[in-house]
Amino acid sequence: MRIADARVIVTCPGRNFVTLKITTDDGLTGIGDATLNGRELAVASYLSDHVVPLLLGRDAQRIEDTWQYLYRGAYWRRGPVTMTAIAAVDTALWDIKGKQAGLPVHQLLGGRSRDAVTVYGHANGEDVDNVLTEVGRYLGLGYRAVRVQCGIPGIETTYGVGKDRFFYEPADAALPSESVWSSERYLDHMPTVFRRVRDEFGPVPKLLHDVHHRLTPIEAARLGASLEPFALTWMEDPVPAELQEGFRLIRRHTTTPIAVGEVFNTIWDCDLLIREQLIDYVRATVVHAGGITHLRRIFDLAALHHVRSGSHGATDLSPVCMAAALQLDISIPNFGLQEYMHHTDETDAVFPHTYRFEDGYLHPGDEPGLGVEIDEELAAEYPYAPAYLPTNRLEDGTVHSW
Ligand code: KDG
Ligand code: MG
Repeated sequence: MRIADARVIVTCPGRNFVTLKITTDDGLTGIGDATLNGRELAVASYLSDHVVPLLLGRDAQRIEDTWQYLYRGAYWRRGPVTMTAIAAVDTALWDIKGKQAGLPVHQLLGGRSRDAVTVYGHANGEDVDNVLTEVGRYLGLGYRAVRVQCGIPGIETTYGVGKDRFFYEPADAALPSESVWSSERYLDHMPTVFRRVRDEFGPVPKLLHDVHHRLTPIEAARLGASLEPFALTWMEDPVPAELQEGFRLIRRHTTTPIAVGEVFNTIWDCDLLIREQLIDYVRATVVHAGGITHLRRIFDLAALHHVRSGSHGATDLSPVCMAAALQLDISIPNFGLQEYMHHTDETDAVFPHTYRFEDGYLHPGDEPGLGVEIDEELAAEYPYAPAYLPTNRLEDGTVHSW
């Protein structure tokens, strides 16, 4: 079974998505997400200019060999653009293999290890009262796990606190907008937020919080320690994670569990974090970490060291990525949690899928392949629109992490 055609489809049904569609000489098709928020066209070009010509005529059944060929064969290894492009090819080939076998991809990965995938949603509010309303709403919808983000007194806008209550879209401007950050104000405020959430909703709901890489290790240690009474399921991205050793310092000072990895693109970004048990959840994703083939390798290493999965699932990861993530989530032994933010109706219409939310869980469905398709005619109605994530500065004007 040879690859007869491979095409990149860029569409913007409310936000930009890049999708690779591979067709085989016997008419099977597979799709893979290739969306890299704010850098979409770099991956689109990497695929169409440098990868598609290598795919034509290749055996579509050789997933591992194709992965190695694109990773090692390029000479230039790793990096978000390269690994997102490889992920798209890998995901599309797993989709094809499932369709060829007449099985959902999770059956090819060893079958179900659980009945359904526990997901968490995002409760955002400009102040604590709004946060309480939103947490209550998510629990009312059946969610068992909720990420809690709150505006900070004295800070005008805070990345991660969405303006829309349900459809969170941080890439909001044709050129990056800027906001101002103060770790002092933030560290002072967060314990109050979580105290009020626990007072209102009790000890059972799983509560999470995303720091968005904004602290130093010792500040993150202080935050983790101050939140211990509220038993968070995780504190996410406490510091920029290029320095894996930096997590040793956080770990020495707090028992608040740590999740990290949404910007990781290979196993080398987290091997020390995992081997030294410096984290509890690894948040790497199918689309940015080399596809199902490579992410499974990361999760297998994690399983050896008591680290569980907690994959990124924001709306800039398309329904194609979500469908692929669920195939892994349902099959691996060390699944932890899956992030799930609803896509808009326009996005869902462009990417019809079989996965469904019920009672706090996502169910991947049993369609052969990934269980997601792209409506190309509809996709063509939504042309690419430049959109960037905001940047952050300290009060004195220094560029800061988000
Ligand atoms: O593209 C970046 C967003 O997906 C990211 O900022 C969202 O941090 C995020 C999360 O945890 O969903
Ligand atoms: Mg995050």
